[in-house]
Amino acid sequence: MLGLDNAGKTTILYKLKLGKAENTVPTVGFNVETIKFRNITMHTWDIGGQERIRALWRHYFSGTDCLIYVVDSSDLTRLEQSKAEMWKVIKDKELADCLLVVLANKQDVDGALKPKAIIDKMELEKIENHTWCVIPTVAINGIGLTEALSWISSNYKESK
Ligand SMILES: Nc1nc2c(ncn2[C@@H]2O[C@H](COP(=O)(O)OP(=O)(O)OP(=O)(O)O)[C@@H](O)[C@H]2O)c(=O)[nH]1
Ligand SMILES: [Mg+2]
Repeated sequence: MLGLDNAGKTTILYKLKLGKAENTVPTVGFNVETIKFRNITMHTWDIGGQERIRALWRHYFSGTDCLIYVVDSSDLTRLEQSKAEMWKVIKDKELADCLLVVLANKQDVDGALKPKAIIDKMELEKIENHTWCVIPTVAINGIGLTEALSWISSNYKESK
């Protein structure tokens, strides 16, 4: 699970794991939890998104089946930056065949971009090598998170 700092990754991880929104602090390093859903067990790595930590993201790519990329849909000023970081990541060879779930998080905030606008602004239609989807979420109350897990469990194919 990647995305800029403050996107909501850690909130999502603990909402999925514990069923409630914990107070979070910016992640320096990573959190890892095992989440079971239907037929699959997901070892979920939530990696800090602050600029100085982003250089470390690539060290976690190996063996990834699914990238969950979290976007703060209400942070219009950094959407371009979020887009650039996502494109850098999905072009990496080690993530060549992984699934991609873009979570358009913070839908509860006034003025948050809807999934269609995220698709357009991040140019997701140009993605060629990944099966992808965008799901609107509100991490603090869990809206959309089950849908995300459901999409992953339906689209995951055991391989490699
Ligand atoms: N309104 C609203 N706030 C949210 C939502 N999701 C997360 N937040 C808040 O956004 C802030 C940052 O959330 P984190 O989960 O710590 O963000 P992060 O992506 O883990 O950030 P880094 O660890 O720095 O990479 C917290 O204050 C959360 O409560 C949401 O869907 N809606
Ligand atoms: Mg975090």
